[in-house]
Formats: sequence, C-alpha cells, structure tokens
Amino acid sequence: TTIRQQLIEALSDAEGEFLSGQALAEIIGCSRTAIWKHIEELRKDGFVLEAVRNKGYRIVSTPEEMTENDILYGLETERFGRNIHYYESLGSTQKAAHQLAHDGAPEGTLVIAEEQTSGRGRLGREWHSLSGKGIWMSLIVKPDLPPQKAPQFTLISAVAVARAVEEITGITPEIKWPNDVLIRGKKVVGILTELQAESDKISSLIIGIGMNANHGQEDFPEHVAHTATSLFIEKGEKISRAALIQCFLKYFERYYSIYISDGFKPIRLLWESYAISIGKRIRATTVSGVITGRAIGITDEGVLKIEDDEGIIHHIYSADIQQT
Ligand code: BTX
Repeated sequence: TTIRQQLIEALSDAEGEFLSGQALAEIIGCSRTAIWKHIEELRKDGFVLEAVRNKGYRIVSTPEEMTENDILYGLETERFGRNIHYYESLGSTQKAAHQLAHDGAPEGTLVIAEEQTSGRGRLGREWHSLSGKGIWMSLIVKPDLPPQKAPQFTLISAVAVARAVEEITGITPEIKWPNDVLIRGKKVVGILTELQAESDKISSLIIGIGMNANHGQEDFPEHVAHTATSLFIEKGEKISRAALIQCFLKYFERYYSIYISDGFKPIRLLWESYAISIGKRIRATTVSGVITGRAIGITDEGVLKIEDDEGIIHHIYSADIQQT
C-alpha cells in the first residue's frame, strides 16, 4: 500500500477526529513533509480536509460521499431532481417518498439515501442497499393518466437507466422485462414502480431505483453475490454517483416528455433495442402459474407477449422471467 492509501485509511479510521502530522507520520512510517505533500494531493482530488494548528488534520468529506449539492450542481433538467430529500440512512426511500407524495410533494421530487436498512424489491423481497456504494433513490412522478398505465413507467425508467449507464460507463447494459438492468447477465440495477391512485386516476407514481455503483464483489452478501454486479466491477473504475444520477434524470425527463407527447411506441422501440430475451425461449413465473414459450415482444402498453408451443399468445402483466 502507498502512503496515500495509508493516509486515507488512518484519517477515515479516526472518524472525524483530528490526527496530528506527527501521529500520522508515525502510523505510516514516513516524514511529516511527506504527509503534508500527500494531504495537498488529496485536496486536489476532491477530499475536503480540515487542518487546525496544534490539533492536526481531519477528514470532512471524501469524493465518494455525495451531497444534495453534488446532484444539483450541473443538473440539466427542468423539473426532475430539482427538489431533493437527502438522508444518510433510511428504512426505504420508497416509504419516505410515499409519505412526501401523499403530503403534496411536487412532481420530480427525489428521495435519496446513502444507506437503506430495509430496502425492498417486488413481492416483499429485500433489496440490499449498502452505505455509500450505490444509488438508492425514489422519484415522484404525477402523470395525468389512468392507473393501468403505471407499468409503462417501469419501462420508461429502465430505458433512462440503461441510456445513462451507457453514457457514464461506455458499457451497454441489457434490460430484462420488466424491471432488471443487467450487465453480462448480472443484475446491476433494480426498478420498483409503486402507485397511489384515486379511483381511475394516478395521483402519484413512486419509482424506486437501486443501482449498484461502486460495490466490490465482496460488498454483496452471499445470496446475491452470484447474480449481482456493480458498475465498478464491470468497468474497473469508480464512478461518480452524482454524475450518474444527473444523467438518469436528464434521460428520464426527456423520455417522459416524449411519452406524454407521442405515446408509448417510441419508448417501446428504445426499450426493445436494449432488451434481452425477445425472440428467445423463456419461462415466465406468474402468480397464476408458469408459462413457457418464445418471447415475441411487448405491446404498446408494455405488456410482454409470449407464444407457447401451441401457437397461443399470452399477455403477461407481471412475472419473473428466466431464459430456458
Ligand atoms: P426484485 O424483486 O426484482 O429483485 C429483488 C431480488 O434481487 C432479491 O430477492 C435478491 O435476490 C436480489 N437483490 C437484492 N439486492 C440486490 C442488489 N443490491 N443487487 C442485485 N440484486 C439484488 C428489484 O426487485 C427492485 C429493487 C428496487 C430497489 C430500490 S432502491 C430505492 C428504492 N427503495 C426501496 O426500498 N426500493 C427501491
């Protein structure tokens, strides 16, 4: 390990307490001049370090920490992500966003947490949301549409995520209907769309997005390690979470407005350009049973079409898909 790495480690271990230059030099086994030189280098790289005479140095923030301002600065959208609720730790950003939406938060409100202690997936599954490594966020959308349109928003979001991942990392991910974004067959992003409706109208959609950004392989618990990956694992470089969020919001706003003005078809075409499984044999596990056949596409409603061996076409609204 280099002096730089040891220095970051020592300062992080001190958890915001001051460490003198002398103490740091002793821990690392180098001169005080070397410490001073490396402190300056870290500052250039986006570390915020406080220095106080007779006390020493302490770490205020690292480039991997993200604040509300990091997301707002350089944000290109008009509405999405302009109102941010940022938390160090939350049970679930979905839950917080539901409450905010219910209390009248405007469209585009974004709830984001460094860590979720009970992040959730579909059907009561859990979503592993380690502190500082990923993007755990929920976006409030208030389209003037009937509730049946809600599932289309999972697909709009998936396309915006895929496009943003592509732009930030140069890697083209694949979308697995309805809500997974994969790289090399492993899940890098999960999307959960939830609905608040009054009779025949959507009052709010809460779109939850979990992106594995800077996880190392060892950061995943055993039971997801073989099916999960992160952008860092795939790219070999840490990515700026704030930049990825900004990029996602930019594409989400763009695709949402295309959807509102031109309908779902252009989104469907984009979606199909990222989709795996279309044209392949799949097994769809739904609440009412298992259907096997060839995935032939999605409808303009975002519903998956499977043709079984008798040539009967099934419309699938919700399922887990496996390629066979
Ligand atoms: P899903 O039901 O399609 O996928 C959940 C499954 O994915 C789990 O059962 C587990 O096998 C696997 N899994 C759990 N954690 C991870 C992970 N970090 N990476 C890859 N695979 C994992 C997907 O549901 C929808 C997930 C939405 C998560 C966001 S995060 C922000 C928002 N708040 C919240 O509580 N949920 C959403």
